[in-house]
Amino acid sequence: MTTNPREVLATLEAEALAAIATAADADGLEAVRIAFLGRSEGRISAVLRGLGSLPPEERPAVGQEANRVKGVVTAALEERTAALERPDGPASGTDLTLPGRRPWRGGLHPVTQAVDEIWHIFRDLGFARARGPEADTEWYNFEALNTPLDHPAADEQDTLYLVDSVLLRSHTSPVQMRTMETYPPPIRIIAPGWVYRRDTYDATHTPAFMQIEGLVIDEGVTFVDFKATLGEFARRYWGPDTQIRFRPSFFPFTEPSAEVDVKRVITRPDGTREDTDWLEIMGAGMVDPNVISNAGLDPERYTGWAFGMGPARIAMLKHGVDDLRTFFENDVRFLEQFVR
Ligand code: 2U9
Repeated sequence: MTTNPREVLATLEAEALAAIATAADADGLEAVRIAFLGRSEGRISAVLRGLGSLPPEERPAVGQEANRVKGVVTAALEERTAALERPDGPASGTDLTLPGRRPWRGGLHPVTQAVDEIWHIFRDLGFARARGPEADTEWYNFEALNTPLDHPAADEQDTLYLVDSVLLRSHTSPVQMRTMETYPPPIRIIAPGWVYRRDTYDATHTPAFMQIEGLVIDEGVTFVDFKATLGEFARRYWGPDTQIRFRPSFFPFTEPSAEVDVKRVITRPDGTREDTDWLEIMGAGMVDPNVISNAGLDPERYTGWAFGMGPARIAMLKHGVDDLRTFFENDVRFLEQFVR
């Protein structure tokens, strides 16, 4: 280690400035001040005190240098003290008036939002939620539902078979079938879930999609209960002025069957109101007596009604989306529009 006082001073200056720059708070700065400039222990003070032991011709120059270093270190301590006290911290130059950056927020998928809203309406009307397996048998998916295996829907062209007579359910109806077998009436259930069909992926079809079906079975359940409950659902989902219409249709598991349409009233930004066209929202019907007896219940005693709908289609209608595929391609720029 050098004893040349000028070299000692250069080292002390560098060490002191480094310690000041890294001091985290006022206590740290005070410790640096005492270590270098403290009257009794300070290392720079010691050089000044030792001037008298130097040869007389060196004293003025070393004294001058020691005072310069003391001045630099003192100024650095003051500057750093002031910086730590500023409200924006040592990183001065931050514009405190800038708006903050919002943290990125995720949300439920628009189809999940539709499933939840629909199911919650039925929950409020007294329905329970039911689940069942996504891989099921031909019996539960077709035959029990009055759909013979030579029906086009049961064709391998339309259904994804796993092994002999076991398939990926093509609707959630097997869930209702299993519920009817397991629990005694009255039954009021909603069965949301994934279903699978051998469809080509296009603007209105995906080979895996969400369905929500509902089933009511009890003594004395009539077409009036059926139409009134679906009307109540439509008004709660689309607004109190919504009208519904039943068009005759056919499904193997319901008789009579209907396609259900709604006509909504929309309010334009200028406050004027307009009826929409009729929009098809679901299929439905009175449960076929064969289906009731396939579940082990007496169709003379019990009647009921059922419906099925596609929440992705409902979400498309609600948000004005014209291509189903945009829901499933995980483009955050599209999906984040539905965060709420
Ligand atoms: C049981 C008895 C009856 C369920 C029903 C429909 C009509 C229907 C389609 C809507 C759009 C399927 O997702 S979609 O392609 N569904 O039209 N579903 S009646 O009827 C049942 C179900 C189970 C035991």
